[in-house]
Amino acid sequence: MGQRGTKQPEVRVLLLGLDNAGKSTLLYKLKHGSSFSTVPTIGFNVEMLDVKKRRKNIALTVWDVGGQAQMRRHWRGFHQDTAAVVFVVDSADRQRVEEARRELESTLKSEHLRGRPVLVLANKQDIGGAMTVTDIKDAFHLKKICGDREWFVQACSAYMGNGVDDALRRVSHMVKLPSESAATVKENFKDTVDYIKAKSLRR
Ligand code: G3D
Repeated sequence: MGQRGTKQPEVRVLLLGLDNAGKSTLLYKLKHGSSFSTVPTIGFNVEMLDVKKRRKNIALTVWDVGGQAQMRRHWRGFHQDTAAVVFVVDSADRQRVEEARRELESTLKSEHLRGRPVLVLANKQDIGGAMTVTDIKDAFHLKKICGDREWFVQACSAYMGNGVDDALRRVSHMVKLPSESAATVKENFKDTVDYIKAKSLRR
């Protein structure tokens, strides 16, 4: 049974990217269909989204754990039981593309994320001169760093909403449903919340 008392399976999606990439904006847009003024994510945001996969209802729990340098070292704690990684890139920020590439590369080295699909979102396409999907594929050496796992680059503007539904559809398509029991999912969810609370208190 899912966390909300439903029978639909739940899968965890990790929303990553540097600070200012647009993760909170995207999450809000996905959930509420509108943009809003964001404040930098200090702790974490989590949203549950109902989606369809092969005509089945599933719940995606999308975790935005913050892209600021002090939070990035905690990303490892979220890797377990992650079904897919969504990595948001500020396509208009060419100066930080190498930093973003390094973060993605080191994230994908995690043992717990082995074989997990990756959706790279080439965000902020509404800004003139933004890097294209091809630019991002090349700059991130995605073929190389993603190896055998499934990966895709989706152009979007979290702010305007373009490409956001496509991104959700794509990630629903990419995730594998968990084989573990619902009870375990529930425990993992609780463990993760406890973990974040403990880390936040220590900072
Ligand atoms: P983060 O959660 O990854 O740190 P935010 O990023 O969602 O907080 O977004 C950082 C800034 O980028 C915000 O601007 C937000 O409005 C803007 N932004 C997010 N997505 C887009 C987009 O697709 N296009 C444009 N033009 N801007 C976007 P502020 O000014 O509030 O800091």
